Amino acid sequence: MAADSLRTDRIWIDGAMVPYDEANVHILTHSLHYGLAVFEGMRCYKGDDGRSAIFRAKEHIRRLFDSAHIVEMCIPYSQEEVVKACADVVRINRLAECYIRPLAFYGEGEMGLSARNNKVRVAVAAWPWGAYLGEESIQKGVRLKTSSFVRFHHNSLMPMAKASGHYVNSILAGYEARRNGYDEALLLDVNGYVAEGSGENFFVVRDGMVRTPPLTSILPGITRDAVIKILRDAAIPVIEEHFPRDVIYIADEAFMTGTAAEVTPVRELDDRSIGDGKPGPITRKVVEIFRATLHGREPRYASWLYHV
Ligand code: PPE
Repeated sequence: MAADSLRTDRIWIDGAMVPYDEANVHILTHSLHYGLAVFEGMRCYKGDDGRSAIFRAKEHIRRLFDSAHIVEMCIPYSQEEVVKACADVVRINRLAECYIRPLAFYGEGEMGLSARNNKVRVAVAAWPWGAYLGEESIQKGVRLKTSSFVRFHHNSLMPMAKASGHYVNSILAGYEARRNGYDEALLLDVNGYVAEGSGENFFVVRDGMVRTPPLTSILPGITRDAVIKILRDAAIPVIEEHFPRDVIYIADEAFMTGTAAEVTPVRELDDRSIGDGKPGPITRKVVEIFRATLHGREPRYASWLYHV
């Protein structure tokens, strides 16, 4: 999961393009202490026509502003300005393909939980990022382990917000799974139903029917939304409903979706192979259409590409 290299020429901070080595913050940055920050992750791909495009940039930045609204943070830019900053960062660093990380956080000034006067700062960085769950993951599929960590309840933290502090839950689950030799964790919700991976949404297939958990204790993934649309357009039925883990044990296929993970097949959960342990036909079809979309080969999804 190591980044190829985070170093680029410039990072956008508070409206200015700053050299990489000067993109620093003070140790009393409020968000660093309490985890109250919101962020996004997007990917930019080089199309077959040679032009680079960010996948669903406007939707990601809309979710950034939704996340901020949920946690009562006011971002001092318009959504259009932040989308433009993302495109500018890709262009100025001459990155044909990359991962883009917008972040909004509270700066220094006051400390304490009741501080409300710290400036909201916004940054956008980008870097090349290869396969999230390993080079072989897309061909062979990954091995998951049900986590001992439960996905937080929506009255504790609100999963609709992509907030930095929420990721302590994901990181602990991911550490546990990888330490025990698995590729990724599968988190259940407080009622014991399947929620999502540490950084991916989850889909399961049986008898040609696709199921994915509803938006109660998961991040409303933009890849998840795209995949639901792709499935429905391909006349493959998909329903959003709660299901327990044993539905996955007896499934024909399973896969995970995310900006970083893209569409990654799942070949095993809790040491039980899923189907014949290889990426199945529906999974392969989704991978293929999704990949074609990202590189501009699917005219019907052309509006999902934001050219930089
Ligand atoms: N659930 C979680 C908890 C999550 O973090 C992500 C994205 C998703 C689902 C999928 O959402 P979307 O990217 O909109 O399809 N995880 C990001 C974090 C990766 C990281 O390690 O950092 C990502 O994929 O960019």
